[in-house]
Amino acid sequence: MAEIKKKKSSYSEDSIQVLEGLEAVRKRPGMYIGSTDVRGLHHLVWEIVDNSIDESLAGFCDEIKVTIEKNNSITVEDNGRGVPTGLHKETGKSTPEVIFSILHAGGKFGGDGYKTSGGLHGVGSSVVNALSSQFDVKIYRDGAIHTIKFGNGGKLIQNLKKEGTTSKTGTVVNFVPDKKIFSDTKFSFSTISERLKESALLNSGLKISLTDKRTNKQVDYQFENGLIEFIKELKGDDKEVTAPIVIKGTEQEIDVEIVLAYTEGYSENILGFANNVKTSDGGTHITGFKTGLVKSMNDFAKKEGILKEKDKRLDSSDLKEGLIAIITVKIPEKLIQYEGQTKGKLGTSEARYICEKITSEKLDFWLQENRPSALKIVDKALLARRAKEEARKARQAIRDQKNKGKTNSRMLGKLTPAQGKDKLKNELFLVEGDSAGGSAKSGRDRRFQAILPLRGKVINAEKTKIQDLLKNEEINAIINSIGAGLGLEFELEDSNYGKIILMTDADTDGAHIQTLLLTFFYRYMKDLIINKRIYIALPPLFKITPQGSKEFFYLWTEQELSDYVRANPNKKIEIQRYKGLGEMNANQLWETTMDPATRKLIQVSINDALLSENAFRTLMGDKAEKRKEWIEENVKFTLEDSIDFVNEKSSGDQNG
Ligand code: 28F
Repeated sequence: MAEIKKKKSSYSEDSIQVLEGLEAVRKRPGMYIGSTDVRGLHHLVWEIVDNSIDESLAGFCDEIKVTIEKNNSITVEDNGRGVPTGLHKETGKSTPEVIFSILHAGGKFGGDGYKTSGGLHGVGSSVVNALSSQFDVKIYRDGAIHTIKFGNGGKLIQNLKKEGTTSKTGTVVNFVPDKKIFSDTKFSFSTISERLKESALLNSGLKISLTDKRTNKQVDYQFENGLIEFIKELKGDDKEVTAPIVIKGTEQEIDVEIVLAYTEGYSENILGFANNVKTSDGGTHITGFKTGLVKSMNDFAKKEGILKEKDKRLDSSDLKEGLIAIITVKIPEKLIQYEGQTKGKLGTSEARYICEKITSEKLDFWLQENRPSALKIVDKALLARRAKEEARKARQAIRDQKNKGKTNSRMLGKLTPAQGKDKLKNELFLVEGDSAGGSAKSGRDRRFQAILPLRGKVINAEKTKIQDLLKNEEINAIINSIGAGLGLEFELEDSNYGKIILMTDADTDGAHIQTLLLTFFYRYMKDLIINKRIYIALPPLFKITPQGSKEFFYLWTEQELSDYVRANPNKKIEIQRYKGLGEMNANQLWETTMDPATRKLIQVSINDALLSENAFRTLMGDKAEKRKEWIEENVKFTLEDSIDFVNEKSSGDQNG
């Protein structure tokens, strides 16, 4: 009795373990595949494919076929050795039954092979079986075709049996995801295709195909130099600074393969993999690589005399601009460590100094052999460092500027402020020259009009660094009068004025000052332009006095003058052409150019073209001719009738 009893308990004990194991997976699938949404659904595919990849890593498989079946099940087939079909000693079950239906069935190749830990815990395909309503395996091995079938969450439906003969070897798995677990069981061709492409890129020579029986779409991946192809994909159409640099080595059974390149681009793109699984949160292999890179580049720069002893060393942030790299390591089962819950970050400490050592040794050699490219990398790093420094100073300068403006009025220069506090109603006149400034001050309506006279030429913001720009007194006064900051820190609602009106002489100097001011506003207060807050005052060109009369009137354009003369052929008139604002007294300036009731303002609505950077560079570049025709073509001045306010100006204010 005891004997039978003993036998029974060991069998049931064992089967309890099996049932309990798979039951645990069905109870908390998220523990094993992360989630049961579409991401978790596709994890099922990666688990099975990774088993075939392992067979390829072991060197016995060079082709994997994946099929999305019409019934939305997945078939994966490899031409590896085929799962062993003998009895599994400890359990007395067939090896396939153990492999596919017992959790944590140990490393597939014991402890010493390379195993992708595709899933979150590398529990392999038994998890997929547990989460499938159907799970069928076909094994080609030892000249025979063997099959074993599971169903309804991993229950054995048909034990391993021989079904025929074959000359090939390999393993085929077909599984139907369990609708009781996955709400959405629709597989995505592109998701699977991208991942298979990545696997093919990481395993040079391995051919991987994907067929979608629902749409008959088909794709094949096979790359002779997978990592170099991978780098080309990452490079996109960025121009290359160096050709791909290949670094390979093995130490303590850890295989390291790195390909890196520099492009003209500014971003960094480093991808890490451990046993073919992407380590999206980095880890010791990436750290080691970066340390090795920095060491080699500094040694080279010093040897070349580019970096003197006193110079600051290049650091990894100087060397990241334009860097693309793929670091893939193959680590034996017994050494693989991850940080945190997911497999996103490699923790194996040996990988850090092994990657550092292999990177710096191989890179030292490459730099010697490719001196011209090596010098380009160092130059790029030094440039990156200077640019970062400049940007930091510029941001700091802008912050200081904004705070300074808020504190002392000295920075306001020669501003004569408006009395009213209605920011949207208030107007700021930027007036060319002190004399016109004087007339504008006494002619204005002080309730809502502020005057800032600009002495000489405004500095060209297109060609001046922000630090120098801020040294310019005029620019300073403009910034602090508007009081809304600068550049990225500019806040439109902080502006002290609803209108900024440029009032210059109607000659080329005046036009040039206008474009320089426009440049400045476009570069550093673009929102003013976009929100159409910038205007150009239109002083009259002519003062007409009919002979013998005290009366006179103004005309604004040549066209108006010729129209008038044609309309009054016999009238004798005296024509005075205004050369500058200074020729008008305060009252005339008010009446003709500042009084909202009678003035003509041009609202600068620069069309979109100007808002594009390079077009603006044309406008502000050195080629005057190009600039002139560009202004004619692109800067549309729309004449705005003076519709804003009816202004019942009281005479007192006028001559204030
Ligand atoms: C479509 C999914 O699962 N392929 C696999 C093999 C090959 C061997 C193996 C698998 C358990 C502990 C060994 C064959 N011959 N594709 C797959 N191909 N598992 S899974 O062994 C598992 C055993 O050690 C295999 C010699 N050694 C290993």
